[in-house]
Amino acid sequence: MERVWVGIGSNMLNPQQQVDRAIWSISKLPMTRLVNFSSYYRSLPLGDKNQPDFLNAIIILDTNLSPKSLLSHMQYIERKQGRIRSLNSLIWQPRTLDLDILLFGKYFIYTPELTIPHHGMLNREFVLYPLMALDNNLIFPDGRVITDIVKTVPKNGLDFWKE
Ligand code: PH2
Ligand code: MG
Ligand code: MG
Repeated sequence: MERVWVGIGSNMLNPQQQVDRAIWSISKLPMTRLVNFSSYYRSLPLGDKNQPDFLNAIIILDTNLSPKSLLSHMQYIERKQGRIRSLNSLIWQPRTLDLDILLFGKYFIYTPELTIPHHGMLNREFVLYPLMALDNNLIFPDGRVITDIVKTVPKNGLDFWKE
């Protein structure tokens, strides 16, 4: 059994409903227990500024699925909720649902399909602040602590999601 941290993002087609639905689907995954989830946050888009704000949240799972199997379940849920991955996905586009495996126990994974810890999570306010709100004592696989990392990343307007 491993403890897994998943980041959720949406900035299209009623983000709050998208994220509610995603958490519901994730809570039904086999060999997996939903442990906790964060508040919903509003963040400014990273990448192309000319797109709606994002709703971001974090959830904690305990799972006996392998990282690969969890990834394919996540991608299935993304597709079910209308996520289209364009062939030329170099440019970040608005998305109905993005599910990113951030941490998987103490694993380090570097494969073409999956990078864990998630690249970029250490400099994204919409990942770090919700992580810290869920677990102030979180320690990364490399031994660094969440409270130290957060100090290096400004909030950049991050706020709670209000309809
Ligand atoms: N995800 C991206 C690109 N930009 N910006 C915000 N604010 N939140 C996201 O989740 C996000 C983003 C790629 O996955
Ligand atoms: Mg993703
Ligand atoms: Mg992402």
